[in-house]
Amino acid sequence: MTTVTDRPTRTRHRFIARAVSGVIAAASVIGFGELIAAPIQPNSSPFFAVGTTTVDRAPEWAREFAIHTFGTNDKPALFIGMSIAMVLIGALAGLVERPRRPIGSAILVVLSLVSIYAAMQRIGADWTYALPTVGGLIVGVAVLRLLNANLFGTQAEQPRIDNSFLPRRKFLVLAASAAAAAAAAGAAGRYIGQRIAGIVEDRANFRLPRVTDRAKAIPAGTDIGVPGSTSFVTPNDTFYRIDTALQVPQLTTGDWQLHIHGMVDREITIDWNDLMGREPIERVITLTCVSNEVGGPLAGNATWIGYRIKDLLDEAGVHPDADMLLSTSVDGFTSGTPVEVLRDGRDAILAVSMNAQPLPLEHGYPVRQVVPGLYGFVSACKWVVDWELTRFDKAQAYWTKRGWGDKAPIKTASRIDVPAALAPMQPGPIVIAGTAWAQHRGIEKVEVRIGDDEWKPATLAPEYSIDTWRQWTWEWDAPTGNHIAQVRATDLDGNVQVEERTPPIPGGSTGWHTRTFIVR
Ligand SMILES: Nc1nc2c(c(=O)[nH]1)N[C@H]1C(S)=C(S)[C@@H](COP(=O)(O)O)O[C@H]1N2
Ligand SMILES: [Mo]
Repeated sequence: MTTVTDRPTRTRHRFIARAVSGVIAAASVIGFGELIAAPIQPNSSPFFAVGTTTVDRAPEWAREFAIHTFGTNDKPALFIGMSIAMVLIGALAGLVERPRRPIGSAILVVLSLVSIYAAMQRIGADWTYALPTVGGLIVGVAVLRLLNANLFGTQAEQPRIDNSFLPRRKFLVLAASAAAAAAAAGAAGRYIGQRIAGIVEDRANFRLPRVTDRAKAIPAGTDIGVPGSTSFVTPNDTFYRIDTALQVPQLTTGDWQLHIHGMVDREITIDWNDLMGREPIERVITLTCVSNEVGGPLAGNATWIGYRIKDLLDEAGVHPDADMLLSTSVDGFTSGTPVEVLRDGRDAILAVSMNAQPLPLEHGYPVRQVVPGLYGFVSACKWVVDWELTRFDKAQAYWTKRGWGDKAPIKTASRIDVPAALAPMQPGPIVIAGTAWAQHRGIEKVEVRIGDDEWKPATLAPEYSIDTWRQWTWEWDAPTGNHIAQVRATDLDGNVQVEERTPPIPGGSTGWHTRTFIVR
């Protein structure tokens, strides 16, 4: 049966078909780029190269905005944003492409130049990093040209009885095949990339080192056991994750090396076997992110196994005027840690295990730093491969270049975990509970107050160590009404948690955590 399709409808269909062919062409560049990147270097992937460079070049206000708006979902938000941009640019390319005027193809070329530039900015980039984009571009342009040539109804622009069923079907088949090929290439690229890196297997074969210097046992009561409150040890899969890596770096133990150089008497390079030949220690240490807002979730506590950073520094022989350890991760992130802190006897370690597991890939496999008392951005370098001994007046680490502080001890903090905000409650006795931290100083007391009442001391769980957080509870005979509860901690140096509200940048947020309770 033939139908008569009116001209506006046909024009509209053609418009959509053009836009869709452009989107499929752009997806082909990315999908095939991912596939070609697999055997070269996962880091050369066009999509992730553009994402990483965007993040690295983003002005501080944009970063702040992203963290405020999306929190720890900032990576998915970035990927969604990039995908939307790709759809829009692809659609534009498809709309302007004509068989004789390949303007859409030219747009793909320009986009690819941006991607090649981004790939060249990556650590260890050489000319081969351009190949995934070039290969993807060739496929993308071919797809765009092919689909464009097969757009239904292009042969005759004048109104006619629509007998274009066959060309239309041909277009749909071609478009669907190209889209499926782009998706398959992208998925295959990701999968092959991981297999080639061998990272999953490497981690599965990892044997935990035998430790004689064990962490002391966690006494009963360290966990207050109030439902909904922070557990003393944070399981790996719920431990907060913060880093600039859009793709988790894939570094095997076989490829791992740490090069120690700069202001030292002897340059040293140690590999995995050297490291494993040393004497490990096991410690429980609480990590905190400087970006944590008052009351926020960016803190976690784990049992780590690792090797004393001080011993390695002593082996290299640090010059007396070197005051910074500039650590570089395999993906280019840097942290700058005061040498003094690393040598003052605290348990600063190169960790290889987290809660009796090899480090999870996201938490720095195979080797990361853990330094009690300092925020992560100046100390906790994950996937660490390079140590340069230098000076704070000579070098700046990743976040310090972007306006954050250079030496950042963790601020004394406390937070209310339960009851949940605005949870309906009945008058009578209730338990308010939470956690408090002041790593490497230790928590002396936690106080709670309701409204403008006096501060009342909370009951503290036993102190495990000054390097870990300390849970607290406070029993309250709640009267009917709306109440604002506030908490503040005092550390063992006598510092009371700062009342004034300040944002995380540059050295960590301050302020007392409050929570509103409705009792009726
Ligand atoms: N390579 C690398 N290491 C890094 C970071 C990073 O972006 N890249 N972020 C640091 C920051 S800001 C923090 S708070 C901690 C977080 O460690 P986690 O993700 O294991 O909790 O890692 C630190 N180490
Ligand atoms: Mo952080």
